[in-house]
Amino acid sequence: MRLRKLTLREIHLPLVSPFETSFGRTEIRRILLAEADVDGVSGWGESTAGENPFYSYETVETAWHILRDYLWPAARGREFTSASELWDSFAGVRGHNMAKAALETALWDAEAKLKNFPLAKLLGGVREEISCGVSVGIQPSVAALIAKVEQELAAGYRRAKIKIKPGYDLEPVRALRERFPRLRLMVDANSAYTLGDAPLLQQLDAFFLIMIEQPLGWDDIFSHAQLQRLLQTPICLDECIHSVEHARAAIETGACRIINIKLGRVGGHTPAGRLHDLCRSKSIPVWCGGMLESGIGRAHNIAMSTLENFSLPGDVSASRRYWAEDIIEPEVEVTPQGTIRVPSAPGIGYVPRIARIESLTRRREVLV
Ligand code: OSB
Ligand code: MG
Repeated sequence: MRLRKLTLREIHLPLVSPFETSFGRTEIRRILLAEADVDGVSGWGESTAGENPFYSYETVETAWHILRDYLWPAARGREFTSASELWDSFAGVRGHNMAKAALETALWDAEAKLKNFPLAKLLGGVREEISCGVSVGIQPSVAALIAKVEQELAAGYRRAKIKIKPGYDLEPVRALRERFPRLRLMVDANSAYTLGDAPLLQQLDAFFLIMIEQPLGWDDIFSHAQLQRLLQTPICLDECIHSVEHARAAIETGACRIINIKLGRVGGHTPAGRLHDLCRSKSIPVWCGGMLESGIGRAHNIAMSTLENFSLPGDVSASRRYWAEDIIEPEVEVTPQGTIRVPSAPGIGYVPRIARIESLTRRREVLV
């Protein structure tokens, strides 16, 4: 397979309702899509970089720059026998995993299409359907939060995660637990606390959360190891884990008992697979995180979630929770049992709607 052409597009897609976390509020997603021409077949990837450097240092602007000026020059015209070879050719560029993942996942989609194989199978996936949870942003009131969670449970979702921040933590968790005593519930702080908040975080142990995600600094594995010793609730790391090496450090120091894998944060399917394998060998369960993806990134998340050790429900949910109209056909749908059936068509298994994508495109660059 040879990479012949790369088309970068930035689309603007308004969320059906604003999504708020401890680091900010998003109303319209700016999404960088990568369309790779591989021997005449189009493979699609999505960068998941944000509008602002608040979740990580990457943004749509940095991802575009790194793709155009470094990653494409390293990959263009090269002959590959498998998409798994691309990741190592990016080794000279430090970090910028979301930029890398956009191109890397596009090549995987193209390879699967060329081989006439579903991407999930090419990755070694073992599931026909995946188990779905929802991530519920910070709500204007506890009553609004309860109503929202009620609605998601009625739709079939199998676990709820709520975003927390200082001043919006114990009260919403207590209220939810009272209303839904048996709910599989977890919280995500997106790095909003410090080790000094340990006494407050210890109070969360009373609510039998399945995990607390990324309470402390985005790059602070050591403090999480100290905090985990003080908590009964398992810590799950998100922002801290960018590589197999970070995961090894976190596992060996006891900084977490669960890891969330995001394709963008770790750089694509190849590094995600290695991280998955490491966690499996250490008996650390993983689940697939979400970044408010369009259908393209969502489809890649579904394929990755079919790997064996993705044993907890992920933040992969239906298109309609995010978009009035998605950019793929069909849209991602969730069954009343809270699962997504893995598509059996070649590649990501959903068809990009080119006319709709073009109409949403604000910027475009073709690299050859
Ligand atoms: O921390 O998991 C996170 C969205 C944007 C940035 C970070 C996170 C999130 C989510 C949303 O929790 C997950 C989803 O796509 O539904
Ligand atoms: Mg998170």
